[in-house]
Amino acid sequence: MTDKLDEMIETAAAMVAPGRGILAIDESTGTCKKRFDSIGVECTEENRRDYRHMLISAPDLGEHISGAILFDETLRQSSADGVAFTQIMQDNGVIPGIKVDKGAHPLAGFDGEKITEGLDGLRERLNEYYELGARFAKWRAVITITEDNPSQACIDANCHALARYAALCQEAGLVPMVEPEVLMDGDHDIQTAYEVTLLTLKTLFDQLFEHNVVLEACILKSSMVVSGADCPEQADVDEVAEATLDCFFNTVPASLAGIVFLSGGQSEIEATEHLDAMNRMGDLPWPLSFSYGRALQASALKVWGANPQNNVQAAQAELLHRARMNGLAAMGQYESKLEQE
Ligand code: 5MM
Repeated sequence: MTDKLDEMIETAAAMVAPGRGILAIDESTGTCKKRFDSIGVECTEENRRDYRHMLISAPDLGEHISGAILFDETLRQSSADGVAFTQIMQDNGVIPGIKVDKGAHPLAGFDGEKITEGLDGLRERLNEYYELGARFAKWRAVITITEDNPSQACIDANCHALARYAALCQEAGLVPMVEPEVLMDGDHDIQTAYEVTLLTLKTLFDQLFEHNVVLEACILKSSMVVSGADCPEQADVDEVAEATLDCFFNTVPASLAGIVFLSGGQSEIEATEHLDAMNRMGDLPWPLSFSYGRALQASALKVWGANPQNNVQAAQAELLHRARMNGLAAMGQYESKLEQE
């Protein structure tokens, strides 16, 4: 595994290089339909291809975007004039990544909780994805907070699956991006989000250790510790940054290659401000960057949807702007006045 391990360690470092982060465009077809419904565009394979081609071919995307997570369909697609998406990404300095989970499904015996599936046949799929050009792979687990949940069983089952997937990724030469998302849905306060995230991360790193996952070749994709979306008292930017970092200091080994965040329903600006605040809070043992889906795409999607034929450059400009803002935030150098430039 030495050659493969060296390559994975190099890839993981490149994914979180200073001022760069990940673009998450791995929406499954159902999620993509929701996004397209919001802009009045039909969710056909051709439209999904055109939209994602617009994103990955944005000029100099690689300046602030180190990699992009694709859905299975997208990894196999080519532009209308026949250039493979993986080639376009490589030419643009963007590492191809792939979502390999098969989605979150009801956890039997636990009302309202979910378990992510997709381990059956994963070894074979990962080998094929490597051949197709992917160099990292993502798996998302979902933890829901309610009065009674999450249960320990839900956290254990999801972290066990994450560790098994991560070990299989490293066997195939792909950097695992492990994503335990603690949802911000609900009216819980930030303290509850902190306790659930702490327990989840503790369980996750115990499982990664038990499954011999090499942390230097592994990336954590985490939710931030925020107040529930319906909580009457919303924590401010510094409280979110402090609670999130405190949680990581108590659970995440320093040997991990890096941490990137999901946006989880935060606005574009909130996601940037939170990341920036954390990176301003002093020396951290790991690079701290972004892997946003909605918080990188929202404005671009809206502009593109208004006129998919004519607004390609304008939509790309929106994406490149957010990528730059978040690239600065990943170095603690973001300033709100830059939003006007
Ligand atoms: C882009 O959305 C990803 C795939 O979601 P589905 O499997 O539900 O279609 C999702 O995993 C995403 O990568 C993360 O949740 C981060 O995206 P956000 O929008 O939360 O930053």
